[in-house]
Amino acid sequence: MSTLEASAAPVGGPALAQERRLVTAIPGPRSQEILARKASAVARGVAHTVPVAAVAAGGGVVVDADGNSLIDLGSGIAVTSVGNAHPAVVKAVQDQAAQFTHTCFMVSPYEGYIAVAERLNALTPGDFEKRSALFNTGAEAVENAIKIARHFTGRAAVAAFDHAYHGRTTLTMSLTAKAMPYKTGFGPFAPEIYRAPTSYPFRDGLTGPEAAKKAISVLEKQVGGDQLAAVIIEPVQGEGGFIVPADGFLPAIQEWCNAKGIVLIADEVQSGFARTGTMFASEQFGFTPDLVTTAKGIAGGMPLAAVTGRAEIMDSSHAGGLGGTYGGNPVACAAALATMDVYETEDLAGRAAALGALMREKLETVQASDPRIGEVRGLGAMMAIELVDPATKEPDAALAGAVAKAAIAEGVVVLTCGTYGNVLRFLPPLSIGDDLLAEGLDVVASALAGVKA
Ligand code: PLZ
Repeated sequence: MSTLEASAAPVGGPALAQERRLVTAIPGPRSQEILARKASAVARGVAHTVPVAAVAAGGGVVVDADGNSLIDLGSGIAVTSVGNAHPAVVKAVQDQAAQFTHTCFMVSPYEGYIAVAERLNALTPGDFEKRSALFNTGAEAVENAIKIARHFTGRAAVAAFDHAYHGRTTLTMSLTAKAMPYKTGFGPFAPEIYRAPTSYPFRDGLTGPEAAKKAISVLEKQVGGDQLAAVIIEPVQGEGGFIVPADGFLPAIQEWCNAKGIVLIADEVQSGFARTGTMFASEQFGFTPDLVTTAKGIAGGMPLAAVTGRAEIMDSSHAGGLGGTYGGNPVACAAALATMDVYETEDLAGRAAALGALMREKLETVQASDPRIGEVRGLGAMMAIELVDPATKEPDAALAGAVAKAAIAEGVVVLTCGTYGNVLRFLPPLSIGDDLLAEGLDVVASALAGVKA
């Protein structure tokens, strides 16, 4: 029995009415029906945040099966930066699908993959010769970056940081810091992973160089720099709470890695592709990693991921050592080439900076009269508020959850994050209009005001 009729769905993309529109309670009857099927067909572990069934999305809205139009402040977790159905991406996907959907790059290579690699080599930080390899998901890119670093160095140990998120596969969940929901019950974990404190200015009160010294000291004592194959770090931490490191932290880590022959990997899966106001967040910290992992914003919503970095490191693996059936799928590559054009022609990095300024101003205004907002932080269109007990700075996850729930009920898609679950993050599509973004934040502000201290 199919209850979703394609003919009933509006066409997605920027042509959708750019408005918040509630025609039923959230979730409406059709969404409820579909989500009841989800409960009996889809594994319970695959949860969802917004209890509606999407039928179209674009610009800055998600439209559900009942005709509600929700303001999107989540971009499908930082993916649809160019929008959910950018016309150039849609056309590239259609054209490529009509040509061929797959040959397997390891069987019969095709130009699209190579063109994506060339673009990534040019776009990523670092003025040195680079190579890229393409994969399907962020986790797969991280896995491969670690494999490459181990092969290149001949060492086993890998360091990750507190509050890190790198994925859900066995190796990447081992790198991920947070137990619940990502790790609990899913062990044993991958060996030879060590964890260092990060720079978290709101909570550690340290300067960047002080925080780096602490992290390096932990790693030198617990494993030894000369034993480490790789250090992996998100330049702005995503799932861990949109934590922006203090100035000087990342360059000091880089200096130490370079001195010890450790491959430095920047995980820009969430912070990459114009999101933070530059093509990659690393650029804003004077930070030049050896390898960069990318995914999410790379291909306008199509599954694609990459490892890009120094040619001598990337080329160290023997032929046949890297790959996968679908990695660098031709349709995803066509989408990526169109998406990377859009970042440039529409100056979406500039747009991200402007949206970030708008968000910061509005959120700081709310903070001025509500001390439960412990901190407004972020970079470009990757902004967040950390909710706390004003007296003690204790994280207030219950408040964050209640505000997100209330905002969703009022037609705004808003996501939480943070090790303590007390951060509301705002990462709208860069195709959202100023007015819609402002309205979305107003809804969040009144949701916050409505939850009593
Ligand atoms: N590295 C920095 O943010 C994915 C996770 C959502 P995949 N973040 C969203 C969830 O709950 O599963 C992410 C990331 C960073 C790696 C990943 C992993 O990317 O494409 O989800 O595998």
